[in-house]
Amino acid sequence: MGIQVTELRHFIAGEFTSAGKTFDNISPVDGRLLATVCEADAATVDAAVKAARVALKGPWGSMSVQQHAALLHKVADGMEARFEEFVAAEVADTGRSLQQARTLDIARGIANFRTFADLAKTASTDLFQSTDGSAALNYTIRKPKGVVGIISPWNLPLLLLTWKLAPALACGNTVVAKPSEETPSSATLLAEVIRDAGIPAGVFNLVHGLGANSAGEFLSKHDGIDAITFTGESKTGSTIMKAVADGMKEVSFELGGKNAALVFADADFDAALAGVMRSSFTHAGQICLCSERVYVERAIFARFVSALKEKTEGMKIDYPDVPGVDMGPLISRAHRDKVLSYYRLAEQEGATVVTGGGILVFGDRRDAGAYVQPTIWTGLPDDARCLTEEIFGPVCHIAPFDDEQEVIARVNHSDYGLACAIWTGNLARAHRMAAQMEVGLVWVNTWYLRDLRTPFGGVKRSGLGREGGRHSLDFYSEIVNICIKL
Ligand code: NAD
Ligand code: 6OD
Repeated sequence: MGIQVTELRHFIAGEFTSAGKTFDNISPVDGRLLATVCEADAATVDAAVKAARVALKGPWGSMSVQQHAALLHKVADGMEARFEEFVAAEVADTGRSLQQARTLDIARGIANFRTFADLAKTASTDLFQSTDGSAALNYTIRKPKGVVGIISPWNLPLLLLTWKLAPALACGNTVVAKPSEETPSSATLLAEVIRDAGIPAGVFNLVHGLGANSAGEFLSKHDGIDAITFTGESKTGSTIMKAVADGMKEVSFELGGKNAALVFADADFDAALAGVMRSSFTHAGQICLCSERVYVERAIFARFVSALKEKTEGMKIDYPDVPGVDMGPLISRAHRDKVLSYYRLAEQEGATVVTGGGILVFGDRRDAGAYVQPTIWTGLPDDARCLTEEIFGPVCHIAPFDDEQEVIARVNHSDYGLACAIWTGNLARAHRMAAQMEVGLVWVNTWYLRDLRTPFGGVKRSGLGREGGRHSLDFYSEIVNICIKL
Protein backbone atom coordinates (compact mmCIF):
# COMPACT_ATOMS: atom_id res chain seq x y z
CA MET A 1 0.00 0.00 0.00
CA GLY A 2 1.59 3.30 -0.99
CA ILE A 3 0.35 6.78 -0.30
CA GLN A 4 1.27 9.63 -2.56
CA VAL A 5 2.25 12.19 0.01
CA THR A 6 5.98 12.52 0.68
CA GLU A 7 5.96 15.66 2.86
CA LEU A 8 3.11 16.25 5.26
CA ARG A 9 2.62 19.91 6.06
CA HIS A 10 0.67 22.01 8.54
CA PHE A 11 -2.57 23.65 7.41
CA ILE A 12 -2.92 27.16 8.81
CA ALA A 13 -5.28 29.97 7.78
CA GLY A 14 -6.33 28.02 4.71
CA GLU A 15 -2.81 27.32 3.42
CA PHE A 16 -0.49 24.34 3.61
CA THR A 17 2.76 25.44 5.12
CA SER A 18 6.06 23.86 6.07
CA ALA A 19 8.45 25.35 8.57
CA GLY A 20 11.31 24.15 10.71
CA LYS A 21 12.28 20.59 11.47
CA THR A 22 10.76 17.39 10.14
CA PHE A 23 10.33 13.90 11.55
CA ASP A 24 9.84 10.55 9.83
CA ASN A 25 6.60 8.67 9.44
CA ILE A 26 7.53 4.99 9.48
CA SER A 27 5.41 2.04 8.33
CA PRO A 28 4.62 -0.40 11.15
CA VAL A 29 4.25 -3.14 8.52
CA ASP A 30 7.80 -3.16 7.18
CA GLY A 31 9.66 -0.22 8.70
CA ARG A 32 9.89 1.75 5.45
CA LEU A 33 9.72 5.55 5.32
CA LEU A 34 6.20 6.65 4.38
CA ALA A 35 6.64 10.42 4.55
CA THR A 36 8.50 13.18 6.28
CA VAL A 37 6.34 15.31 8.51
CA CYS A 38 6.81 18.96 9.45
CA GLU A 39 7.13 19.55 13.19
CA ALA A 40 5.44 22.70 14.47
CA ASP A 41 7.49 24.90 16.77
CA ALA A 42 5.93 27.34 19.23
CA ALA A 43 5.69 30.10 16.59
CA THR A 44 3.85 27.81 14.16
CA VAL A 45 1.37 26.76 16.84
CA ASP A 46 0.92 30.42 17.74
CA ALA A 47 0.16 31.26 14.10
CA ALA A 48 -2.43 28.48 13.99
CA VAL A 49 -4.15 29.65 17.19
CA LYS A 50 -4.18 33.26 15.94
CA ALA A 51 -5.68 32.15 12.62
CA ALA A 52 -8.40 30.27 14.50
CA ARG A 53 -9.11 33.34 16.67
CA VAL A 54 -9.39 35.62 13.62
CA ALA A 55 -11.70 33.14 11.87
CA LEU A 56 -14.16 33.28 14.78
CA LYS A 57 -14.93 36.85 13.75
CA GLY A 58 -14.96 36.11 10.01
CA PRO A 59 -17.75 34.71 7.82
CA TRP A 60 -17.87 31.52 9.94
CA GLY A 61 -18.87 33.57 12.98
CA SER A 62 -21.93 35.02 11.27
CA MET A 63 -23.20 31.81 9.67
CA SER A 64 -26.31 30.09 10.99
CA VAL A 65 -26.27 26.62 12.51
CA GLN A 66 -27.86 25.35 9.29
CA GLN A 67 -25.10 26.90 7.19
CA HIS A 68 -22.43 25.29 9.39
CA ALA A 69 -24.26 21.97 9.11
CA ALA A 70 -24.50 22.22 5.32
CA LEU A 71 -20.73 22.75 5.12
CA LEU A 72 -20.10 19.76 7.38
CA HIS A 73 -22.21 17.62 5.06
CA LYS A 74 -20.02 18.86 2.21
CA VAL A 75 -16.96 17.70 4.13
CA ALA A 76 -18.58 14.28 4.53
CA ASP A 77 -19.33 14.20 0.79
CA GLY A 78 -15.73 15.17 0.05
CA MET A 79 -14.45 12.35 2.27
CA GLU A 80 -16.73 9.92 0.51
CA ALA A 81 -15.40 11.07 -2.87
CA ARG A 82 -11.83 10.39 -1.69
CA PHE A 83 -12.74 7.33 0.38
CA GLU A 84 -10.00 5.04 -0.93
CA GLU A 85 -7.32 7.72 -0.40
CA PHE A 86 -8.36 7.94 3.24
CA VAL A 87 -8.30 4.15 3.50
CA ALA A 88 -4.79 4.03 2.00
CA ALA A 89 -3.55 6.76 4.36
CA GLU A 90 -4.97 5.08 7.48
CA VAL A 91 -3.76 1.62 6.46
CA ALA A 92 -0.26 2.89 5.68
CA ASP A 93 0.10 4.70 9.01
CA THR A 94 -1.43 2.01 11.24
CA GLY A 95 -0.96 -1.30 9.42
CA ARG A 96 -4.59 -2.24 10.08
CA SER A 97 -6.56 -4.20 7.49
CA LEU A 98 -8.17 -2.56 4.48
CA GLN A 99 -11.44 -4.08 5.66
CA GLN A 100 -11.24 -2.41 9.09
CA ALA A 101 -10.20 0.93 7.64
CA ARG A 102 -13.14 0.83 5.24
CA THR A 103 -15.82 -0.38 7.62
CA LEU A 104 -14.75 1.31 10.84
CA ASP A 105 -12.26 4.16 10.55
CA ILE A 106 -13.26 5.97 7.40
CA ALA A 107 -16.95 5.08 7.54
CA ARG A 108 -17.09 6.49 11.09
CA GLY A 109 -15.10 9.58 10.12
CA ILE A 110 -17.81 10.39 7.58
CA ALA A 111 -20.62 9.47 9.96
CA ASN A 112 -19.18 11.76 12.64
CA PHE A 113 -19.59 14.80 10.35
CA ARG A 114 -23.09 13.86 9.24
CA THR A 115 -24.29 12.97 12.74
CA PHE A 116 -23.12 16.13 14.48
CA ALA A 117 -24.29 18.36 11.62
CA ASP A 118 -27.78 16.94 12.04
CA LEU A 119 -27.72 16.92 15.84
CA ALA A 120 -26.73 20.58 15.98
CA LYS A 121 -29.65 21.51 13.73
CA THR A 122 -32.16 19.77 15.96
CA ALA A 123 -30.64 20.51 19.39
CA SER A 124 -32.98 22.06 21.93
CA THR A 125 -32.20 24.38 24.81
CA ASP A 126 -33.82 24.71 28.26
CA LEU A 127 -36.73 26.89 29.25
CA PHE A 128 -38.03 27.28 32.83
CA GLN A 129 -41.10 29.26 33.79
CA SER A 130 -40.78 30.30 37.43
CA THR A 131 -42.96 28.34 39.80
CA ASP A 132 -42.45 30.39 42.99
CA GLY A 133 -44.49 33.43 41.96
CA SER A 134 -41.43 35.49 40.93
CA ALA A 135 -42.82 35.88 37.41
CA ALA A 136 -39.73 35.13 35.45
CA LEU A 137 -38.78 33.14 32.40
CA ASN A 138 -35.36 31.50 32.21
CA TYR A 139 -34.04 30.16 28.94
CA THR A 140 -30.64 29.10 27.66
CA ILE A 141 -28.79 29.86 24.48
CA ARG A 142 -25.74 28.16 23.04
CA LYS A 143 -22.71 30.08 21.90
CA PRO A 144 -19.47 28.67 20.49
CA LYS A 145 -16.80 28.12 23.11
CA GLY A 146 -14.21 29.82 20.91
CA VAL A 147 -10.93 28.27 19.79
CA VAL A 148 -10.78 24.56 20.59
CA GLY A 149 -7.49 22.64 20.75
CA ILE A 150 -7.77 18.98 19.72
CA ILE A 151 -5.01 16.52 20.61
CA SER A 152 -5.64 13.02 19.32
CA PRO A 153 -3.99 9.57 19.44
CA TRP A 154 -2.78 7.07 16.85
CA ASN A 155 -5.03 4.12 17.46
CA LEU A 156 -8.13 5.29 15.54
CA PRO A 157 -6.64 8.41 13.95
CA LEU A 158 -9.41 9.76 11.72
CA LEU A 159 -12.29 8.37 13.78
CA LEU A 160 -11.12 10.01 16.99
CA LEU A 161 -10.05 13.30 15.41
CA THR A 162 -13.39 13.75 13.65
CA TRP A 163 -15.30 12.59 16.76
CA LYS A 164 -14.08 15.87 18.29
CA LEU A 165 -13.74 18.06 15.23
CA ALA A 166 -17.24 17.51 13.84
CA PRO A 167 -19.15 18.59 16.99
CA ALA A 168 -16.70 21.43 17.63
CA LEU A 169 -17.39 22.85 14.16
CA ALA A 170 -21.12 22.08 14.33
CA CYS A 171 -21.25 24.30 17.43
CA GLY A 172 -19.55 27.16 15.57
CA ASN A 173 -16.08 26.94 17.09
CA THR A 174 -12.78 27.17 15.28
CA VAL A 175 -10.12 24.54 15.81
CA VAL A 176 -6.41 23.85 16.01
CA ALA A 177 -5.86 20.09 15.77
CA LYS A 178 -2.72 18.11 16.49
CA PRO A 179 -2.92 14.48 15.40
CA SER A 180 -0.54 11.86 16.74
CA GLU A 181 2.98 11.95 15.34
CA GLU A 182 2.52 8.26 14.49
CA THR A 183 -0.48 8.86 12.21
CA PRO A 184 -0.33 12.24 10.46
CA SER A 185 -1.61 11.22 7.00
CA SER A 186 -5.40 11.04 7.21
CA ALA A 187 -5.57 14.38 9.06
CA THR A 188 -3.59 16.02 6.26
CA LEU A 189 -5.96 14.64 3.65
CA LEU A 190 -8.86 15.86 5.75
CA ALA A 191 -7.42 19.38 5.66
CA GLU A 192 -7.58 19.27 1.84
CA VAL A 193 -11.17 18.06 1.95
CA ILE A 194 -12.14 20.78 4.44
CA ARG A 195 -10.54 23.46 2.26
CA ASP A 196 -12.23 22.09 -0.87
CA ALA A 197 -15.62 21.95 0.87
CA GLY A 198 -15.49 25.73 1.29
CA ILE A 199 -15.03 25.96 5.06
CA PRO A 200 -13.56 29.45 5.51
CA ALA A 201 -9.81 29.83 6.04
CA GLY A 202 -8.71 29.60 9.68
CA VAL A 203 -11.72 27.61 10.88
CA PHE A 204 -9.75 24.36 10.80
CA ASN A 205 -6.01 24.49 11.42
CA LEU A 206 -3.72 21.50 11.59
CA VAL A 207 -0.32 21.38 13.24
CA HIS A 208 1.89 18.32 13.18
CA GLY A 209 4.38 17.37 15.84
CA LEU A 210 5.12 15.36 18.93
CA GLY A 211 3.86 15.80 22.50
CA ALA A 212 6.32 17.00 25.14
CA ASN A 213 8.36 20.04 24.16
CA SER A 214 6.68 20.02 20.76
CA ALA A 215 3.36 20.89 19.12
CA GLY A 216 1.21 19.04 21.73
CA GLU A 217 2.73 20.91 24.66
CA PHE A 218 2.79 24.26 22.80
CA LEU A 219 -0.89 23.87 21.96
CA SER A 220 -2.03 22.84 25.43
CA LYS A 221 -0.07 25.70 27.03
CA HIS A 222 -1.25 28.36 24.58
CA ASP A 223 -3.23 31.20 26.17
CA GLY A 224 -5.35 31.68 23.06
CA ILE A 225 -7.10 28.31 23.39
CA ASP A 226 -10.52 28.30 25.09
CA ALA A 227 -10.79 24.54 25.64
CA ILE A 228 -8.79 21.39 25.08
CA THR A 229 -10.22 18.06 24.04
CA PHE A 230 -7.81 15.18 24.34
CA THR A 231 -7.79 11.45 23.76
CA GLY A 232 -4.76 9.45 24.78
CA GLU A 233 -2.94 8.01 27.74
CA SER A 234 -4.04 8.86 31.27
CA LYS A 235 -0.62 10.22 32.23
CA THR A 236 -0.65 12.55 29.20
CA GLY A 237 -4.11 13.71 30.28
CA SER A 238 -2.72 14.55 33.68
CA THR A 239 0.15 16.54 32.11
CA ILE A 240 -2.30 18.47 29.94
CA MET A 241 -4.55 19.16 32.91
CA LYS A 242 -1.63 20.77 34.73
CA ALA A 243 -0.73 22.76 31.61
CA VAL A 244 -4.20 24.29 31.34
CA ALA A 245 -4.78 24.78 35.07
CA ASP A 246 -3.50 28.38 35.31
CA GLY A 247 -5.58 29.48 32.35
CA MET A 248 -8.68 27.60 33.66
CA LYS A 249 -9.36 26.05 30.27
CA GLU A 250 -12.12 23.53 30.08
CA VAL A 251 -11.02 19.97 29.28
CA SER A 252 -12.64 16.88 27.87
CA PHE A 253 -10.54 13.73 28.33
CA GLU A 254 -10.93 10.22 26.94
CA LEU A 255 -8.09 8.22 28.50
CA GLY A 256 -6.76 4.73 29.04
CA GLY A 257 -8.51 1.58 30.21
CA LYS A 258 -8.02 -1.87 31.69
CA ASN A 259 -11.32 -3.23 30.55
CA ALA A 260 -12.93 -6.50 31.58
CA ALA A 261 -15.07 -9.04 29.78
CA LEU A 262 -17.25 -11.27 32.00
CA VAL A 263 -18.51 -14.58 30.66
CA PHE A 264 -21.20 -16.46 32.57
CA ALA A 265 -21.90 -20.16 32.11
CA ASP A 266 -25.42 -19.27 30.91
CA ALA A 267 -24.09 -17.17 28.00
CA ASP A 268 -24.32 -18.25 24.38
CA PHE A 269 -20.87 -19.87 24.37
CA ASP A 270 -20.02 -19.28 20.71
CA ALA A 271 -21.23 -15.67 20.76
CA ALA A 272 -19.20 -14.97 23.91
CA LEU A 273 -16.13 -16.63 22.41
CA ALA A 274 -16.41 -14.60 19.20
CA GLY A 275 -17.06 -11.47 21.26
CA VAL A 276 -14.00 -11.94 23.45
CA MET A 277 -11.87 -12.66 20.36
CA ARG A 278 -13.00 -9.31 18.98
CA SER A 279 -12.67 -7.40 22.22
CA SER A 280 -9.19 -8.73 22.94
CA PHE A 281 -7.59 -8.74 19.51
CA THR A 282 -9.27 -6.16 17.24
CA HIS A 283 -6.60 -3.89 15.80
CA ALA A 284 -4.03 -5.91 17.75
CA GLY A 285 -5.68 -4.87 21.03
CA GLN A 286 -4.99 -1.20 20.35
CA ILE A 287 -8.49 0.12 20.98
CA CYS A 288 -9.09 1.76 24.32
CA LEU A 289 -12.17 -0.45 24.79
CA CYS A 290 -10.33 -3.75 24.33
CA SER A 291 -10.60 -6.29 27.13
CA GLU A 292 -7.26 -7.25 28.66
CA ARG A 293 -8.99 -8.88 31.67
CA VAL A 294 -11.38 -11.76 30.95
CA TYR A 295 -13.31 -13.40 33.80
CA VAL A 296 -15.06 -16.70 33.03
CA GLU A 297 -17.44 -18.56 35.34
CA ARG A 298 -15.60 -21.60 36.72
CA ALA A 299 -17.99 -24.18 35.22
CA ILE A 300 -16.92 -23.24 31.69
CA PHE A 301 -13.44 -21.88 32.41
CA ALA A 302 -11.33 -24.75 31.03
CA ARG A 303 -13.52 -25.10 27.93
CA PHE A 304 -13.41 -21.36 27.28
CA VAL A 305 -9.62 -21.09 27.67
CA SER A 306 -9.05 -23.96 25.28
CA ALA A 307 -11.54 -22.61 22.69
CA LEU A 308 -10.03 -19.10 22.84
CA LYS A 309 -6.54 -20.58 22.47
CA GLU A 310 -7.61 -22.53 19.39
CA LYS A 311 -9.23 -19.50 17.77
CA THR A 312 -6.27 -17.26 18.63
CA GLU A 313 -3.80 -19.70 17.12
CA GLY A 314 -5.93 -19.75 13.96
CA MET A 315 -5.73 -15.99 13.44
CA LYS A 316 -4.39 -14.81 10.10
CA ILE A 317 -1.64 -12.31 10.84
CA ASP A 318 -0.53 -10.69 7.64
CA TYR A 319 -0.19 -7.64 5.40
CA PRO A 320 -3.14 -5.23 5.57
CA ASP A 321 -4.28 -5.95 2.01
CA VAL A 322 -4.39 -9.76 2.31
CA PRO A 323 -8.03 -10.85 2.14
CA GLY A 324 -9.33 -12.20 5.44
CA VAL A 325 -6.42 -10.86 7.52
CA ASP A 326 -7.34 -10.84 11.22
CA MET A 327 -4.45 -8.92 12.73
CA GLY A 328 -1.67 -6.60 11.65
CA PRO A 329 1.29 -5.07 13.46
CA LEU A 330 1.42 -2.81 16.48
CA ILE A 331 1.78 0.89 15.73
CA SER A 332 5.58 1.06 16.08
CA ARG A 333 8.71 -0.70 17.22
CA ALA A 334 8.68 1.48 20.36
CA HIS A 335 5.18 0.32 21.23
CA ARG A 336 6.19 -3.27 20.46
CA ASP A 337 9.03 -2.94 23.00
CA LYS A 338 6.49 -1.82 25.60
CA VAL A 339 4.13 -4.73 24.87
CA LEU A 340 7.01 -7.23 24.87
CA SER A 341 8.17 -5.88 28.22
CA TYR A 342 4.76 -6.93 29.61
CA TYR A 343 5.07 -10.33 27.92
CA ARG A 344 8.32 -10.81 29.88
CA LEU A 345 6.87 -9.33 33.07
CA ALA A 346 3.90 -11.72 32.97
CA GLU A 347 6.25 -14.68 33.15
CA GLN A 348 8.11 -13.08 36.07
CA GLU A 349 4.75 -12.50 37.79
CA GLY A 350 3.92 -16.19 37.47
CA ALA A 351 1.59 -16.32 34.45
CA THR A 352 0.92 -19.49 32.52
CA VAL A 353 1.35 -18.55 28.85
CA VAL A 354 -1.54 -20.30 27.12
CA THR A 355 -0.41 -19.08 23.72
CA GLY A 356 1.89 -16.44 22.23
CA GLY A 357 4.29 -14.42 24.32
CA GLY A 358 6.79 -13.29 21.71
CA ILE A 359 7.37 -11.67 18.35
CA LEU A 360 6.47 -13.14 14.98
CA VAL A 361 9.11 -14.02 12.43
CA PHE A 362 7.97 -14.19 8.82
CA GLY A 363 11.20 -14.38 6.83
CA ASP A 364 10.12 -11.43 4.68
CA ARG A 365 9.98 -7.61 4.89
CA ARG A 366 7.43 -7.77 7.73
CA ASP A 367 10.32 -8.70 10.01
CA ALA A 368 11.25 -5.01 9.92
CA GLY A 369 7.74 -4.17 11.13
CA ALA A 370 6.16 -4.28 14.59
CA TYR A 371 4.30 -7.59 14.74
CA VAL A 372 3.81 -9.55 17.98
CA GLN A 373 2.04 -12.79 18.76
CA PRO A 374 -1.47 -12.53 20.15
CA THR A 375 -1.14 -13.76 23.68
CA ILE A 376 -3.30 -15.37 26.37
CA TRP A 377 -2.30 -15.80 30.00
CA THR A 378 -3.89 -17.49 32.97
CA GLY A 379 -2.84 -17.82 36.60
CA LEU A 380 -1.94 -14.24 37.53
CA PRO A 381 -3.03 -12.78 40.87
CA ASP A 382 -5.50 -9.86 40.54
CA ASP A 383 -2.90 -7.36 41.75
CA ALA A 384 -0.22 -8.35 39.20
CA ARG A 385 1.04 -5.37 37.20
CA CYS A 386 -0.01 -7.16 34.01
CA LEU A 387 -3.58 -7.13 35.37
CA THR A 388 -3.62 -3.57 36.64
CA GLU A 389 -1.66 -1.58 34.01
CA GLU A 390 -2.88 -0.87 30.49
CA ILE A 391 -0.75 -2.78 27.97
CA PHE A 392 -2.57 -1.79 24.74
CA GLY A 393 -1.61 -4.91 22.81
CA PRO A 394 -3.15 -8.20 21.59
CA VAL A 395 -3.23 -9.81 24.98
CA CYS A 396 -5.70 -10.98 27.59
CA HIS A 397 -5.59 -12.78 30.90
CA ILE A 398 -8.37 -15.24 31.68
CA ALA A 399 -9.35 -15.88 35.30
CA PRO A 400 -12.12 -18.05 36.73
CA PHE A 401 -14.83 -16.64 39.02
CA ASP A 402 -17.54 -18.17 41.16
CA ASP A 403 -20.24 -15.59 41.79
CA GLU A 404 -21.58 -12.21 40.77
CA GLN A 405 -20.54 -10.12 43.76
CA GLU A 406 -17.05 -11.58 43.75
CA VAL A 407 -16.47 -10.78 40.07
CA ILE A 408 -17.97 -7.29 40.37
CA ALA A 409 -15.54 -6.51 43.21
CA ARG A 410 -12.59 -7.87 41.22
CA VAL A 411 -13.47 -5.94 38.07
CA ASN A 412 -14.09 -2.72 39.98
CA HIS A 413 -10.79 -3.03 41.83
CA SER A 414 -9.01 -0.95 39.17
CA ASP A 415 -7.67 2.56 38.75
CA TYR A 416 -9.39 2.61 35.37
CA GLY A 417 -13.08 2.58 34.52
CA LEU A 418 -13.77 2.85 30.82
CA ALA A 419 -15.79 -0.13 29.58
CA CYS A 420 -16.83 -3.69 30.26
CA ALA A 421 -18.68 -6.42 28.40
CA ILE A 422 -20.99 -8.89 30.17
CA TRP A 423 -21.90 -12.13 28.41
CA THR A 424 -24.95 -13.82 29.94
CA GLY A 425 -28.28 -15.34 28.94
CA ASN A 426 -29.90 -14.01 32.12
CA LEU A 427 -31.45 -10.63 31.44
CA ALA A 428 -32.13 -9.82 35.10
CA ARG A 429 -28.49 -10.53 35.92
CA ALA A 430 -27.38 -8.32 33.03
CA HIS A 431 -29.35 -5.32 34.32
CA ARG A 432 -28.37 -5.96 37.92
CA MET A 433 -24.68 -6.20 37.14
CA ALA A 434 -24.49 -3.44 34.53
CA ALA A 435 -25.54 -0.85 37.09
CA GLN A 436 -22.85 -1.97 39.55
CA MET A 437 -19.87 -1.78 37.22
CA GLU A 438 -17.60 1.24 37.86
CA VAL A 439 -17.23 2.19 34.20
CA GLY A 440 -18.73 4.67 31.76
CA LEU A 441 -19.73 2.07 29.17
CA VAL A 442 -21.30 -1.36 29.65
CA TRP A 443 -22.00 -3.71 26.76
CA VAL A 444 -24.21 -6.76 27.29
CA ASN A 445 -23.80 -9.67 24.84
CA THR A 446 -21.92 -7.40 22.46
CA TRP A 447 -18.85 -5.19 22.36
CA TYR A 448 -18.11 -1.83 20.71
CA LEU A 449 -21.59 -1.49 19.24
CA ARG A 450 -22.07 2.25 18.83
CA ASP A 451 -24.93 4.70 18.58
CA LEU A 452 -23.34 8.14 18.19
CA ARG A 453 -26.08 9.86 20.21
CA THR A 454 -25.19 8.00 23.40
CA PRO A 455 -22.77 9.22 26.11
CA PHE A 456 -19.23 7.91 25.69
CA GLY A 457 -16.48 8.21 28.30
CA GLY A 458 -14.85 6.76 31.35
CA VAL A 459 -14.61 7.14 35.13
CA LYS A 460 -11.54 7.18 37.42
CA ARG A 461 -8.32 7.42 35.36
CA SER A 462 -10.23 6.66 32.15
CA GLY A 463 -11.56 10.12 31.49
CA LEU A 464 -13.31 13.33 32.36
CA GLY A 465 -16.65 14.24 30.86
CA ARG A 466 -18.68 12.54 28.17
CA GLU A 467 -18.64 12.77 24.39
CA GLY A 468 -21.42 11.77 22.02
CA GLY A 469 -24.77 13.27 21.10
CA ARG A 470 -25.84 16.22 23.24
CA HIS A 471 -22.89 15.64 25.59
CA SER A 472 -20.52 16.73 22.82
CA LEU A 473 -22.75 19.67 21.93
CA ASP A 474 -22.73 20.75 25.58
CA PHE A 475 -18.92 20.60 25.83
CA TYR A 476 -18.36 22.54 22.62
CA SER A 477 -20.92 25.22 23.54
CA GLU A 478 -20.91 28.02 26.06
CA ILE A 479 -24.37 27.71 27.56
CA VAL A 480 -25.79 31.03 28.75
CA ASN A 481 -28.88 31.39 30.94
CA ILE A 482 -31.09 34.41 30.27
CA CYS A 483 -33.58 35.36 32.97
CA ILE A 484 -36.45 37.68 31.98
CA LYS A 485 -38.59 39.30 34.65
CA LEU A 486 -42.10 39.30 33.30
P1 NAD B 1 -0.52 9.56 24.05
O1 NAD B 1 -1.11 10.12 25.29
O2 NAD B 1 0.88 9.12 24.05
O3 NAD B 1 -0.64 10.59 22.84
C1 NAD B 1 -1.88 11.16 22.46
C2 NAD B 1 -1.63 12.52 21.87
O4 NAD B 1 -1.12 13.37 22.87
C3 NAD B 1 -0.62 12.53 20.72
O5 NAD B 1 -1.06 13.45 19.74
C4 NAD B 1 0.64 13.02 21.40
O6 NAD B 1 1.55 13.67 20.54
C5 NAD B 1 0.06 14.00 22.40
N1 NAD B 1 0.92 14.26 23.56
C6 NAD B 1 1.80 13.43 24.15
N2 NAD B 1 2.40 14.04 25.19
C7 NAD B 1 1.88 15.30 25.27
C8 NAD B 1 2.10 16.42 26.12
N3 NAD B 1 2.97 16.37 27.12
N4 NAD B 1 1.37 17.54 25.92
C9 NAD B 1 0.47 17.59 24.92
N5 NAD B 1 0.24 16.58 24.05
C10 NAD B 1 0.93 15.43 24.23
O7 NAD B 1 -1.51 8.37 23.62
P2 NAD B 1 -1.34 7.39 22.39
O8 NAD B 1 -0.22 6.45 22.71
O9 NAD B 1 -1.32 8.18 21.13
O10 NAD B 1 -2.75 6.60 22.41
C11 NAD B 1 -2.96 5.45 23.14
C12 NAD B 1 -3.63 5.78 24.47
O11 NAD B 1 -4.85 6.47 24.23
C13 NAD B 1 -4.03 4.56 25.26
O12 NAD B 1 -3.79 4.81 26.62
C14 NAD B 1 -5.52 4.45 25.03
O13 NAD B 1 -6.25 3.77 26.00
C15 NAD B 1 -5.91 5.88 24.96
N6 NAD B 1 -7.18 6.05 24.22
C16 NAD B 1 -8.33 6.31 24.93
C17 NAD B 1 -9.55 6.44 24.25
C18 NAD B 1 -10.85 6.69 24.98
O14 NAD B 1 -11.85 6.95 24.31
N7 NAD B 1 -10.89 6.61 26.29
C19 NAD B 1 -9.57 6.33 22.88
C20 NAD B 1 -8.38 6.08 22.20
C21 NAD B 1 -7.18 5.94 22.89
O1 6OD C 1 -16.39 5.01 18.82
C1 6OD C 1 -16.12 6.07 19.40
O2 6OD C 1 -16.84 7.07 19.32
C2 6OD C 1 -14.91 6.18 20.22
N1 6OD C 1 -14.73 7.35 20.84
C3 6OD C 1 -14.05 5.14 20.32
C4 6OD C 1 -12.88 5.13 21.08
C5 6OD C 1 -12.08 4.06 20.98
C6 6OD C 1 -10.83 3.98 21.65
O3 6OD C 1 -9.82 3.52 21.16
